[in-house]
Amino acid sequence: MSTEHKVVVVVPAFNEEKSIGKVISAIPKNLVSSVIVTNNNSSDNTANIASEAGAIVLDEERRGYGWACLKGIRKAKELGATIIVFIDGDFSDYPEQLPRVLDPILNDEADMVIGSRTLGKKEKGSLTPQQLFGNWLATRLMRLFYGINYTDLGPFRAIKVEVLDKLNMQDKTYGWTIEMQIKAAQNKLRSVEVPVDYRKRIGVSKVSGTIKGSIMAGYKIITAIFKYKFH
Ligand SMILES: Nc1nc2c(ncn2[C@@H]2O[C@H](COP(=O)(O)OP(=O)(O)OP(=O)(O)O)[C@@H](O)[C@H]2O)c(=O)[nH]1
Ligand SMILES: [Mg+2]
Repeated sequence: MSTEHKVVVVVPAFNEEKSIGKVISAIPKNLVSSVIVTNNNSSDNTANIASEAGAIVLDEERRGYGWACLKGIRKAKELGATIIVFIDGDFSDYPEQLPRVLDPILNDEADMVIGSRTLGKKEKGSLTPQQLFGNWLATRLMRLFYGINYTDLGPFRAIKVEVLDKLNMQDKTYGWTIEMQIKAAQNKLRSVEVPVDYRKRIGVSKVSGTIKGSIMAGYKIITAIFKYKFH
């Protein structure tokens, strides 16, 4: 790890007792100084398993991906993080691919790195048709409205803390990932995409496998496109 950087991983987790331990153990520990799990009102054993696996566990009672990330960011900053990596708690991402999202920042080639599942290998069925369509539409609209070329809104990503502060992240739920990408472009951050692989989640689907989740996520993502344009 580059000596001048302190890397903290933030994992939002809602009822991920089957996968959270695997995620934490697969994170290359030599590259990170702490792993924070934001336990988002889980009714299962997520919090205990995460702390046994060595993570710092925070509780966020307000349900929502963005709430969980915001809480994790606050703690990461208290710990002196200079880079924050976000990864999901369902073991869909490959934590061992962390160097892919980290290296462009460590090499000072980027301020933000998005792990793109479109560019990586996707296990069949790991992204539902509505997720694939949603990503396609969102990336198209981002190109149309902002002239920016992303291929995914993937959760596995890294960003420098000093630039994250400038983005003033607001979204508390599913619009979180797209907000970061749009604001990164508006703030002229150096951003790159790297291929990351993706597999079927462990445990029960919360968003993409449910009709309500898919509609909510799609709605948030599409409205985000317009919201930040005319802000
Ligand atoms: N749905 C949901 N997920 C949350 C929340 N807070 C944290 N998470 C976590 O955010 C990550 C992404 O949620 P997922 O349920 O994997 O969403 P997804 O990948 O779009 O869809 P599925 O994997 O099919 O459920 C997981 O690690 C969740 O545990 C929340 O309030 N709601
Ligand atoms: Mg998932």
